[in-house]
Amino acid sequence: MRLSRYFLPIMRETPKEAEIVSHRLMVRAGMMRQEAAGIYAFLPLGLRVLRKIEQIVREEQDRSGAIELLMPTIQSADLWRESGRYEAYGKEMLRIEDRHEREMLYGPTNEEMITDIFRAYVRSYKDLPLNLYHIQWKFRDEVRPRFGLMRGREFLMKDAYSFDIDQAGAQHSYNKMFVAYLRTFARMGLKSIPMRADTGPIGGNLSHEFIILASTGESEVFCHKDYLDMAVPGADVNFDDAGAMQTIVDQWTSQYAATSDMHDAAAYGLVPVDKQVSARGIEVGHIFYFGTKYSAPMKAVVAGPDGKEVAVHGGSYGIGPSRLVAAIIEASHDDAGIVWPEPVAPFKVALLNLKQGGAETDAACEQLYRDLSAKGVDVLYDDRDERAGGKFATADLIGVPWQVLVGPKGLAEGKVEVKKRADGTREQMSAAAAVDLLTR
Ligand code: 5CA
Repeated sequence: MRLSRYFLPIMRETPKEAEIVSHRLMVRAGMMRQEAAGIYAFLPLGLRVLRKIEQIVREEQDRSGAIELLMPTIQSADLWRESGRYEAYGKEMLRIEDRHEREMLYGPTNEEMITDIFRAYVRSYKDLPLNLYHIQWKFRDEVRPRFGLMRGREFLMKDAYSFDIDQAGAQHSYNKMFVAYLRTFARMGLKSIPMRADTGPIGGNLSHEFIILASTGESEVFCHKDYLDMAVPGADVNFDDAGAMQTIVDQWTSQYAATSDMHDAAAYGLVPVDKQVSARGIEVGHIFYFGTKYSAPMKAVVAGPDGKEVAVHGGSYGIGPSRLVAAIIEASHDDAGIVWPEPVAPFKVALLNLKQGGAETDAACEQLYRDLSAKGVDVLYDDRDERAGGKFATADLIGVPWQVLVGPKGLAEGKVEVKKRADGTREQMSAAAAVDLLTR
């Protein structure tokens, strides 16, 4: 992408309404724009990051055996009356009436709809287990939308829904999601800690929030320090092995970890003082097991092995990809701007022409741009007619992991400079060596 032809509305001033660093940096870096309270447009740079995050979420859901579909954002009120949640959900639900005066709503979550889909098609225990997910926009009329994408009213969610014949099966499904979440967040460069959590309006009695530690987090959390160094399961982990899944979950729940809602000061007091972590955290994922809470009233039943009908056991599993864009920035930035972990970066390389219009620098940049692009590297080529200082500042602000600086002095010696955004280290090398390094 040539920056001169891109749409990257960088802002010099810090927006007044932005209280936390991720919100400030996202607005300054031209990633998103507020359209109404808690409702944002994703601008091209922000959308690239959101898509990267979504793709990691999708790959790990697929790896665990979950199957993607796509449900609509608008739902019928009648479906929610069946579960009893239409009234119970209260003012957080955005209620809409269509031209025929039918009551509709903008979905805050999809337990009812997926249960409706399930009961329309699935008849036998032989079709279980089943886990269906989608990545779709949600609307919750939050009392206090704030912190930008962190607590929006409209936000993107990956929500998965599992169906099993009994509680043992449902536990395995829960464990699979638990492990998939550990892998998902680790791939984004985050350390997530599963914590016992309250179930709120989703219901049920088994639930974990996946929390990343950040001083600006909305939740107060308490945990054992060992979680920060626990090894995350590899890509070859066998999701079908119920025993292996349980072992991983047991290990990741063996130490104290709770949000303030579930905090038990006495149990926390037993953690050695030098291992106690009392901090703030951001909830990036939340998983629930709720048994037959939806299947019983909505009659989602299947024939069991003995031919008798049983209500299926369910769980639901959420991740907030739009919240994650902000959460990753909270976890990874410095005074100059965002520092994207490579797997979620909007571009891999920023190519900076330090003398735009110079015959040598232009030629060298064009060649590098072509070579890297041809090899599938996402390059943002800063070909604007601007001074070097401005280009450095923009590249640092938008946080692309690698910068290639091309100036007349270096070129005279046949060199370009490659800078790593994360630690600021720089190295001089030939253009060919740079291409080699960046395509490795
Ligand atoms: N149905 C269940 C699981 S699919 C559910 O709705 N769970 S939730 O309420 O915990 O939301 C799931 C995830 O969505 C959260 O962990 C969080 O990452 C994200 N999320 C929730 N509310 C917001 C919000 N207002 N803004 C941004 N992300 C949100």
